[in-house]
Amino acid sequence: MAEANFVDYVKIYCRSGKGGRGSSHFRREKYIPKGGPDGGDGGDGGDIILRGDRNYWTLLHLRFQRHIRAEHGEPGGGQKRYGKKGEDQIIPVPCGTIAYDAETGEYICDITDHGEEVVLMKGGRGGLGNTRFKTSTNQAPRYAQPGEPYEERYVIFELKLLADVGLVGFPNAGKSTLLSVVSAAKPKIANYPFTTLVPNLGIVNYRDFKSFVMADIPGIIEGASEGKGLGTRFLRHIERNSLLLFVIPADADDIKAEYNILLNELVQYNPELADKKRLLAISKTDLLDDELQEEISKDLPDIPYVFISAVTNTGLTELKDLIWKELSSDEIVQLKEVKQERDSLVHRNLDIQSVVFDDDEDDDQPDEDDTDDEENSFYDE
Ligand SMILES: Nc1nc2c(ncn2[C@@H]2O[C@H](COP(=O)(O)OP(=O)(O)OP(=O)(O)O)[C@@H](O)[C@H]2O)c(=O)[nH]1
Ligand SMILES: [Mg+2]
Repeated sequence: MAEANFVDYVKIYCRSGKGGRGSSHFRREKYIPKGGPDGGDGGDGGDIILRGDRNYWTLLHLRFQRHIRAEHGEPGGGQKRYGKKGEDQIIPVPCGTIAYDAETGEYICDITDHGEEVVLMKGGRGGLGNTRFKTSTNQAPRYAQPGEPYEERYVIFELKLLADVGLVGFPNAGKSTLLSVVSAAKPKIANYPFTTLVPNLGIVNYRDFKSFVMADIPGIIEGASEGKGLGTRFLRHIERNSLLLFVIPADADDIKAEYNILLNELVQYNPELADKKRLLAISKTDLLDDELQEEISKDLPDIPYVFISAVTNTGLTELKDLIWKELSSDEIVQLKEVKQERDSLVHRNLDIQSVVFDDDEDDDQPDEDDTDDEENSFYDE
């Protein structure tokens, strides 16, 4: 996937449909004087619905979508005719998408499963026609309800990839190479920093038909939390991973020091990342002899570690065993529980975007004429 096509943050004006007004109408037929009220109810306005869809893995299809509006309900008519219900707008999003109110930062909802649907905004209910207000004392009500209004707000959609294991390391550490040898993913690999510019996901098969998802994100450098290198904006994609796998090359000057720098950058971005289970893969061990390897082992961070080499395929089974053991442990917050885990309602990092839009921000206002409903364009891209 081309790098420019990775979009994990969009802001869209969303509006549900308003309810159609009820009709105040009286039956008028020849030879039937005082026909009585026959105004029908207005139709409900359409909802804005989010639907998890595994055919999408970024928010690219929403990239140019400035407004999404559901249809208004139609007004009721005479002869007890109901107004037509306004059509819903269903927005397909990749699993792992979170919706926030753009102004307050308030958390709205979270889509984690394929097919999962959440009503983001309810359409206004249609008003009741005057037929409904006929009583024994008021045989000819001239009153009908207006439809309920629509809801509108600017919504931020943010994708946080759902992976079990996230790779953390300096540029050139061998993260993408590792992903490429344990999964079918084909990330770009090269001997220079910042080869990886957007996250890559791979499915790692493990023993008897078990599998887990590994996320390779761009390398992090010292000062990333102050914007150095690619900054920390891609760290959102490891926020929901159960496990963090630090990848540090065996020929690093000081593995422990590098580990501490990485950990510090993570914590600067989000202190909660420190609570995640951590493992260490010391990569490129083909560059070392056994003696040096032993020397290195004497001074390593106090977390479970494995020596690996993607060139000689050393340590890969051991690494997978270790990952699987940790993933199956009770301490791990499984992705299934992500929803319950969502206690803080206000989002921290509203400003962080992985894709900076070059569009004119003034164009952000909803159109004056918001009565006609725009075409749903995500499907025909
Ligand atoms: N000798 C040796 N070289 C390796 C090994 N793994 C990766 N490399 C080399 O290290 C270089 C960087 O590998 P990448 O996988 O692109 O590193 P990365 O961590 O994804 O780097 P960024 O995407 O820039 O963050 C490449 O030239 C790889 O061929 C290994 O096990 N042994
Ligand atoms: Mg890479």
